[in-house]
Amino acid sequence: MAYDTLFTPIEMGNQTFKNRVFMAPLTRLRAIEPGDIPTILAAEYYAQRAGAGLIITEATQVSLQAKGYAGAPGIHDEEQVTAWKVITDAVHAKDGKIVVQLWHTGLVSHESVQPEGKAPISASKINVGVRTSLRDDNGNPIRVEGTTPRAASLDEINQVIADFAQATKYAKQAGFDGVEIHGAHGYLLHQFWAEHTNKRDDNYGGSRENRARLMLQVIDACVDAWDKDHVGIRVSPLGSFNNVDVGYNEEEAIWLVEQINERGLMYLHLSEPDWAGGTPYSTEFRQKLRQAFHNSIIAAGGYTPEKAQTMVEAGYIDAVAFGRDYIANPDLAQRIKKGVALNEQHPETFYGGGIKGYTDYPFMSE
Ligand code: STR
Repeated sequence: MAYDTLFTPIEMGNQTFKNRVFMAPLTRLRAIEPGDIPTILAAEYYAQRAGAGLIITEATQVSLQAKGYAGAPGIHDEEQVTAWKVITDAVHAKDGKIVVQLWHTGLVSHESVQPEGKAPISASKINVGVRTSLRDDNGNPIRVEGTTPRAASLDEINQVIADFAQATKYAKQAGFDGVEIHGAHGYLLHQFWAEHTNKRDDNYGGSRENRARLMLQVIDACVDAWDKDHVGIRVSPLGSFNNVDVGYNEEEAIWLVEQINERGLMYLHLSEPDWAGGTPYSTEFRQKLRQAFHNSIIAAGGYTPEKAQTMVEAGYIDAVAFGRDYIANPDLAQRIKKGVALNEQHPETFYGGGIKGYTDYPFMSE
């Protein structure tokens, strides 16, 4: 059988996952507005993909203010929790596991999706030139430039921390197997970490300790709200997504991973720069990451099954997450195991829309 290593079970936190082929978090922008409620179709979509060792959901807002894209779901009220419960039940009925990715988009937002039409918050008032996605009058996705953000007040920072904690409680209530904090790709937590977007002169800006403070406080709050065995985090060291982290440095990236390691989380999820055209990690950097983080490492970003197997066997990572391949192949893990060819991807249906390109990709013929 092909790729045996990827099909050995893995322990993370206090749970066992049936294989190491995971589904990466994938924004699909199909939630119901108003309300940012995931649909019944999402239950079918995720249940179709329950063959993954772990499903990480699309990024999900922890508050109204956390919203940056029209059509991304939330997990900050009871109605959303009820809708998510249908989804987790559908995945569990197919023997799958699912965690919800929690995000605050910070400056990657637009005033039209913000409470009271205000400017979005970030570490500082800096416009780095990002694009987001709204809906036109027919509900179709349209790309627009983000609104220039404003610097978050200390009260607002405390509210962000409280919102992540509350969303974690809602995730537990909704039947998820854990939460993943989105600390990557230039969204709010990354905006505080990156010097390019953080010019604050209070306890949240300046030194690396200060710039890491919000991310680490969010981790601690989520752990308090559930426990360390059910909290993971995604980071994207050495990647400059959304024009945020332009002056990154390897030594600081490893330092941050060491701080995360001290929290004893369920896993560290690395979004490697390759998928967005960045420079691939060196072997030295992989070795340092492995030394800095002692629990499971999940990696994503332009992986093939071959590369995943090699990296797991070399001991640099413990599991792989596939994104676009999981959009197009509901039974991706089983196809990899049997060496069956993959379906063609249709990028025009990645964001927004309905069934087409969502729940209608064919399974392999038995
Ligand atoms: C970047 C990585 C991430 O964590 C989340 C998303 C989801 C929305 C995507 C975004 C991505 C990349 C840029 C996109 C955006 C929707 C609209 C935007 C594709 C993958 C643009 O078209 C510029």
